[in-house]
Amino acid sequence: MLERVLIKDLAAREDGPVTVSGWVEKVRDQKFVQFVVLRDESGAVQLVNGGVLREADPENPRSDILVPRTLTISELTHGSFVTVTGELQHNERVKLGGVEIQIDEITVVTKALPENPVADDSNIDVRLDWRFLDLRRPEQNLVFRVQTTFLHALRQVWVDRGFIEIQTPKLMASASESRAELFEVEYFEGKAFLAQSPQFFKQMAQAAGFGGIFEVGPAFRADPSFTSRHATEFTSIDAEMSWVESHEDVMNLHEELMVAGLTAVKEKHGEEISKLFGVEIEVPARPFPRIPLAEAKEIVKAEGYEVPRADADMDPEGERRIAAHVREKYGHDFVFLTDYAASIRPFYHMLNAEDPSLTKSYDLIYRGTEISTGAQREHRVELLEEQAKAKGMDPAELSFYLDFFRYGVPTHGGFGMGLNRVLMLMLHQPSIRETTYLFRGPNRLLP
Ligand code: AMO
Repeated sequence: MLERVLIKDLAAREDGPVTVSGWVEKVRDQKFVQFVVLRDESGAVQLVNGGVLREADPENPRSDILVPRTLTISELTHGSFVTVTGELQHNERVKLGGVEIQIDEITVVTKALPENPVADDSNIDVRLDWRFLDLRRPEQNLVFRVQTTFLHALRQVWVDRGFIEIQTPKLMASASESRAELFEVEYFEGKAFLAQSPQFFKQMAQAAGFGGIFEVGPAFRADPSFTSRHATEFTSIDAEMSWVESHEDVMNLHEELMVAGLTAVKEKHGEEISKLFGVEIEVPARPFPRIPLAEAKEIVKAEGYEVPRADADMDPEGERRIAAHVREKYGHDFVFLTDYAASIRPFYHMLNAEDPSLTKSYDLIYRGTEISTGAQREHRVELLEEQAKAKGMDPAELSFYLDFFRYGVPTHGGFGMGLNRVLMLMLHQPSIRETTYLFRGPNRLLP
């Protein structure tokens, strides 16, 4: 490995010789002194020029850095990757971290083209076209460090509870959610479908006796919309567990996971998030408020907004309004909306024995947007078959799935949650395009 010091560790080092590597973020070529801001994956530092600048001989690319040619600071184009050796000096007057490096030698590893195709004020489409450059921005880098911490904390909860991690196939013979929003792909002589969710296979793990399982993986939806919260491919966080008595048990696990994830993010990145995004991460109190959907609609109606169709799900405006109500009444960013009507839920949700027009299910709303759907599942095959038929589904096409329930299966339930949406809401971002490594939408398949 190249011997280099991460920029974030410079402040804690004593003055003296040091090597750092990164890309050139800014060059200020003044008459007598020249400054370069160098950034690596951990931070930025100011370099002050006094020494020799070299790059590999462009005439002879194989010469590597051993046959250097000297160049001037102003030739250091924005974005070039360089290695710098110099003298580290602590200097309180340097705003950027209180240290600077007096350059002895710069080696240009790869030079960037002089014109940068993205600027700070470029629109989101230009930024996504040049996503690898966009991701160099500290805010973007932070999004994915937050994502790593969040997922790690969730995994820790699952692992501590003995859950098994699974990877389910994304090529399927049937739809997993509904016929709508289904991608069809050629599959040799026939056709296949891209998985809309791991729903069937996570339930299969219950029949297989796995108990608790989880998966973090891609899900595909042929959704033509261009909203800030829809993608055609997103990362789905899924969990499923056996021996639940109701969707309450699933909500309890879900709360535990959200609290663990947000606690870890706050502890590890809270200060940086506050600095870069102006956002204070709030760890939610348990239990999260729970409101039956019908009641939630009444609440927003009483406050002046009527959700368009009485038999439908909350619309985005309704979600925002109920979230504002919950924020005001309970001081909480999360709310579980429960007891959805069977008419607007998938066939595999368990019906409420007291009122079969309702399901034992919930949506989790975070800062006014749905991030998740969860439910207890119907595990009695006769009922399941009946419910599928009632939704116009062909039991023959579902026979592989229905078989899971013919050989003994425990009661079970689980949820699916969109990772990119969670991050968007957590970091107050305007769109999941900002919190998806590479966004996929109806008119975006590149890069
Ligand atoms: P559902 O279809 O509600 O439920 O999806 C669960 C969560 O996935 C996210 N999501 C999306 N994110 C970005 N773009 C999309 N097009 C998109 N569609 C969905 C949302 C949503 O809340 N199998 C069930 C879950 C379960 O019951 O376990 C399911 O897929 O955050």
